[in-house]
Amino acid sequence: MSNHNIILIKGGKIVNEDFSVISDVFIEDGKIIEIGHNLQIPSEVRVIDATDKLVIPGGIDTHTHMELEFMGTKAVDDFHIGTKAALAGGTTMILDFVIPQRGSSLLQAYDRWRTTADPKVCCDYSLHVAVTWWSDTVQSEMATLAQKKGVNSFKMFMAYKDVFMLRDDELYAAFSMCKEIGAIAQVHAENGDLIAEGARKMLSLGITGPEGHELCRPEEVEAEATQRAITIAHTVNCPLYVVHVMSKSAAKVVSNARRAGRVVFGEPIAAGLGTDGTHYWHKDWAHAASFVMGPPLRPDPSTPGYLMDLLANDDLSVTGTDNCTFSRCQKALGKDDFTKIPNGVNGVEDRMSVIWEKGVHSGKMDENRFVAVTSTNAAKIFNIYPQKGCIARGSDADVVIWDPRLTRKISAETHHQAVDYNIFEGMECHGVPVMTISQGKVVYEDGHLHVTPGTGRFIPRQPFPQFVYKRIDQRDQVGKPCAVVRKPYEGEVIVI
Ligand code: URQ
Ligand code: ZN
Ligand code: ZN
Repeated sequence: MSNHNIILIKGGKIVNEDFSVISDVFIEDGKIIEIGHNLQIPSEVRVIDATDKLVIPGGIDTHTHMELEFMGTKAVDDFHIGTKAALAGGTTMILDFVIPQRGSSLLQAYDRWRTTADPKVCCDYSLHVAVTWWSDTVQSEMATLAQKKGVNSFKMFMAYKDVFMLRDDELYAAFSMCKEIGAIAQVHAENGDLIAEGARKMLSLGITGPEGHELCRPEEVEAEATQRAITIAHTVNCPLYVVHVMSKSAAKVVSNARRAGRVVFGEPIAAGLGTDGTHYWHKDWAHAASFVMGPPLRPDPSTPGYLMDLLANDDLSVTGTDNCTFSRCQKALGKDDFTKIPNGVNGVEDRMSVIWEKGVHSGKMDENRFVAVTSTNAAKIFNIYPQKGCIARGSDADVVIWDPRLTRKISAETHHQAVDYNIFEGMECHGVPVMTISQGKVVYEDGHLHVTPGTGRFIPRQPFPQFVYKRIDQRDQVGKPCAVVRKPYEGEVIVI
């Protein structure tokens, strides 16, 4: 009788970010115990034949909003269904966001999110915390979250005026605090003032449909805020992480900053890598509205390929999905006014296949870079490597058996998500997870899920990730400005 806590994956090609090797993997009690050939294994082991398949680290989705209450309604994919769908797609960890209402306690919001998520998650997860307002209390709560609650990433919104948006002086203060406590500052980089003016202008022109959502906040509104955030972060020598990079313009800003030596990471998402904003001009309102998210997908059809090129060459670093799903009837809250369409799209189940199809199958990146951008870089940036993000002795047994030759057709008819549409509808993807192992247990195989809500763990993340802070710390030592020593001026001074 095989003991399902003891697994031997035989004959597969292990693919880490830095090397690939055909070798066996021995898993026991949720950990990777040994890698090699002719391993000494207990007799009751379950043997999984991975011949001709890849054995990759479970995907880490850096950006989700399960069951987020937003724009008058609540995202339909919750922490149970959303993490189930993640596992079916080869993602074994999500990083979601605590988003406190303006003026409320970050700590209390964090506790609410934990209370909601812990009993429901089917895979490991962690939480970024949004800073949606600024005060001495916010500042001290950030320190508590970093030192006692395992939060090392804080998201500041430059959009959503009067709701979540911070001014530049508040960004400066928040970034300074992130630096002090060893956290990474994340930004939603769009100019919220220009969006508000742009929306008013589109509505006054009688443009109420989803096309107005993109027209009111074109690429340069995203690129300007991206540059501004990079400038503010550099001023305080704080590491910066730009979430959902959606346009060529913003991607160029991130790329230029990285080439200038800035410590900044860009996160394109599955939606921006797999589809585009031409859908906002679709004649069917519901179809067009289903793509509404912020920043918008871009109507320039060369955007997905451009973002994938930069992701392949490390100008962009890591991928998430911004999975924040609202079904058609919820999107219809904005049927007469695009500013009322709940913002958000799907992605958590399809990210890995979309990136394999558009990135690896296309020849833009190899299998090792695929692992880096879907798992390892996230683990390094958020300081949970090598526990997560690699197939190595002692790492968590979050492992996916991946078939690069198999294809699957993405559809809302067959996806495991709760939302009733899929922005990748009909897309044929090479690269399919044939088995997902989470915490050393087979949770997905032969198209069937074997999950238990609440088995996922909250993964705390310590501050000062070395992958991010080594250069920051060194610049603090050598980069200090100092005054010029000079004799005092003794000449005439005008009297006024
Ligand atoms: O802005 C975000 O990241 C949240 C509110 C999800 N919605 C979205 O359109 N991106
Ligand atoms: Zn955002
Ligand atoms: Zn988001």
